[in-house]
Amino acid sequence: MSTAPMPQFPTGFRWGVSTSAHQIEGAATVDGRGPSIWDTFAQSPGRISDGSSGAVACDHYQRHTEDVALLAGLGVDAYRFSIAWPRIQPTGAGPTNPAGLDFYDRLVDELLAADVDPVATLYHWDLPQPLEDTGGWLHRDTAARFAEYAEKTAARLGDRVRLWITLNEPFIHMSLGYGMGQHAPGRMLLFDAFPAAHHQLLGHGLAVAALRAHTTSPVAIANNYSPVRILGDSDADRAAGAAYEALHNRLFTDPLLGRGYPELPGLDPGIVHPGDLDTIAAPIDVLGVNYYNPTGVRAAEEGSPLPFDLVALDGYPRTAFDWPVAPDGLRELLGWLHDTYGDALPPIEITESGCAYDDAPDADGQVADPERIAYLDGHLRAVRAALDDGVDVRGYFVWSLLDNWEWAEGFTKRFGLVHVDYATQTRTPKSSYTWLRDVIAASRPGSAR
Ligand code: PNW
Repeated sequence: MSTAPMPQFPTGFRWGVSTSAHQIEGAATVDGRGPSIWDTFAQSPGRISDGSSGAVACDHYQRHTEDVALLAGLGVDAYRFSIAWPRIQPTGAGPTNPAGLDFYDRLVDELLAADVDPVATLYHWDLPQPLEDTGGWLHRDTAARFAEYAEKTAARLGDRVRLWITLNEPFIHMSLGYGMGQHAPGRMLLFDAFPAAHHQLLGHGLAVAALRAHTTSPVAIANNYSPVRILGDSDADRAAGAAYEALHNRLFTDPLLGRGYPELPGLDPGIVHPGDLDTIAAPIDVLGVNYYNPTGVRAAEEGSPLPFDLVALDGYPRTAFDWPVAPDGLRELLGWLHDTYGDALPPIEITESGCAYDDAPDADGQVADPERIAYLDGHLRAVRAALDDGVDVRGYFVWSLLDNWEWAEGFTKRFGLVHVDYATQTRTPKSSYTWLRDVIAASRPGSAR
C-alpha cells in the first residue's frame, strides 16, 4: 500500500457506501412483503454454499436506525440502498403495500436527518416470484410491470431521493441468473438468456420516463464492468476478447448510449420491437459503475458452449472470493469508457467497489482488516488517476456498509466496513471503517490538510 498521503478529490466529490435490500433487510415475511425469486432459490437444496437464506440477513428492517447512525459516524455524503419490489408490490403488480412504502419513507427521512443523501436502486435482483412464474425477465411484460413499480415508488419518494438508480448490474443478473444458473432464478439458457438483457433494458428505459414524472433528481443505472485482458495473440484470442467485451461491457451500455446492440452470437433481434431502442436510449444523468476486477480471456477450447474461455489473471493478490485485487483495472476501465463512448458518456459515479476477506474479531473484540484498507487505498488512487486522465468521476461508493448475505455464497463472504455477528446481530466497525472515515474527513474543504 502506498505510504504517500491520499491525493485530494474535487470539491463536491460524493463519498458513499452501498447495500441492497435482500442482502441486509431480512424480515422476509413481515409487513406484507411478498416472496422474491431469491427466497425461492435459497429454499432449493444446494443453491447457497452454506445452505442459508436472506430471511433474516442483517435484520436491517428492524435495525435501520442503528445502521443510519453507522453511516453518520462514517461521515459519508450518500447511502445507496435498494428498494425491495416485493415489499412495494407483493405480487409484482397492482396496488402498493402501504407498510412497504412506509419503511422506505422512514429510512429516507432518517438519512436526510443525518445529512446523508438517499440514493435508491429500484431493482437489485429481488424479482417478485409471481412475475418469475410468468417468465420473469424473459417475458416482455415484466418491463412494463417494472415501470409501473418505479412510477408508484417515485410518486412517494421522488421528492426526497437524491439519485435514482433503475437497475443493478443487469449483466450479472442476466448471465448468472438466466445464463449460468448460479443466481436466482437459476435458469441455464446460455446465450438464449438474451431476452433477459433486452427486457431489463426496456424496463430501465420505461422506468426513466416514469421517474421523470415524479422527480427532478438525477437518474442512473448501475452496470457491472470488467476490463478485458486478452491472453494470447492469435486471431482467435482477439476474437474471443472482443466477444467477451461485447457481452460484459457493451451489451448494457451501447444501447443505453444510443448505439444499438453490439454484434453478439445468439443475439436474436426478433424480440426487439420498433421503438425499443429509442426507449432504452432515454437520456440518463449518471452512469453507475460497479467494478470488482478485470477478466482474462482467450479463445475457447474445442467443444466449449461459449465463444471464449475465462482465465484467472496471474500476478495479483486475491480476495477471499479469489478475485484479483487490481486497482489498475479500474483506471483502465474508466479510460475505456471515456475513449469508447466519448461525448455520449454521462458523468460516472463508482456505485460499487469493495472486497471480501475473512474478517473476525480479535480477543479484544476489534476487527482489523488491513487488506481492505489497502484495497480501498489502491482503488481510490486509481479513481484519482482517472480524474487526472480526464474522466468525469463524481463519486465513489464502497460495497458494502455491512457484512451481508452474499447471494449464492450465503454468509461466507464478508464485504463490510462493519463486521456483523449474525448470531447476535452485533455490528462492529472494522479498522477500514475508521480509515475511510478519516480519508473522507481529510477530503472536506477546510480540513487541516
Ligand atoms: C455485485 N461476478 O455482484 C452485486 O451488485 C452485489 O450485490 C454483490 O454483493 C457484490 O457485487 C459482491 O459480489 C456481483 O461474478 C456478483 O463477477 C458476481 C460478480 C460480480 C458482481
